[in-house]
Amino acid sequence: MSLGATECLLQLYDERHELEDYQSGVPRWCTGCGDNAILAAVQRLCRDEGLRPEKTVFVSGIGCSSRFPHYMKTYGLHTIHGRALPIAEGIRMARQDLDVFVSTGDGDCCSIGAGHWIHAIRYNMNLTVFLHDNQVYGLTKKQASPTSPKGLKSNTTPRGSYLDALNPLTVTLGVQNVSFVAQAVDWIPEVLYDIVSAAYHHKGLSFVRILQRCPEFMAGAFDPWMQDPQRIQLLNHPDGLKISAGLGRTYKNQLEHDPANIDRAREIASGLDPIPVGILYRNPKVPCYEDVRRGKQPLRTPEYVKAGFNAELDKFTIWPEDNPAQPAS
Ligand SMILES: Cc1ncc(C[n+]2csc(CCOP(=O)(O)OP(=O)(O)O)c2C)c(N)n1
Ligand code: SF4
Repeated sequence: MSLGATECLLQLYDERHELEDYQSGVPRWCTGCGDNAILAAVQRLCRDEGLRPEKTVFVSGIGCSSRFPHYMKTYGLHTIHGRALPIAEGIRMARQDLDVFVSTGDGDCCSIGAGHWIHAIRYNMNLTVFLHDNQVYGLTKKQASPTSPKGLKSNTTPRGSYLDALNPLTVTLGVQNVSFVAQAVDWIPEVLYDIVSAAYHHKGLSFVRILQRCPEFMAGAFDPWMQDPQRIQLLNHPDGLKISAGLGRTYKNQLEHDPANIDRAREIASGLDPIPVGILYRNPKVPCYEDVRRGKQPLRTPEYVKAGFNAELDKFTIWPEDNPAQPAS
């Protein structure tokens, strides 16, 4: 049945979403926390892409940043510390019609969840992953994380941490099947938005490390880079970020980098100062695990899994017929 003009307009109106359609509750993050900027960029992306809230899922682990799904009026799972990625992969495997996003902290992803992180990159499922990297455990009030700068005094490193920080970009770029890696900073919203958008449009696992301010426990950690725009190196390329003239006036330190070049991406990713910001690597040809598996072996249905659970639990049930009532003495 073809629709009339009025029905068409009504349908369009119905399908159009405003920012409020993705906003849920009042974030409980501290004032000045970079998570607020990441949330704003992602809500804008959902609005601009017209994502249907009922077809969108945000998955997180545990941490301040992992409160993300609470503030999105979409489906969401605030899961277990370090386990956001395997849960998101399960969702993706079962429901390929959904857009699945992951928010994870540097402790959540690079410490307790490190094993899952490496394997998620290798499986390359179609997920958009944001690593909110504030270089500290925020929720538990300041313990050193793997990305903490050497020498950081924290509750677990009172004499200063002894090791150089782990670099999540070079680690990710070293894993087989890596297909998209980018770096953003929460204090340049225009670039943050462009990177989040490029990550969403990539088919495969897009890994975006976002340097995120934590004024509560890492006050001033990024101040030298915020105060001197020369210490931010914007990566530009026709296949990467296109830097607007306005932005270019402030951020003059730019480097042309072709995101297809993984060796160069690894070199750039190792640089700590200036901080490289942009799309480091993109390869849309890496197969996604869900496509590799498609048609090879039927997926287990929810009914099948439920029956398996019940059978397992029933093993320990004592049924009345196993234990007939004893005659009263
Ligand atoms: C199994 C387990 N171990 C430890 C904790 C305690 N814990 C909660 S959040 C967290 C670290 C959070 O740091 P990060 O992932 O960097 O996120 P942020 O709070 O900085 O956003 C820890 C250790 C936990 N909830 N579960
Ligand atoms: S403690 Fe840090 S990471 Fe957590 S909400 Fe406050 S500023 Fe953000």
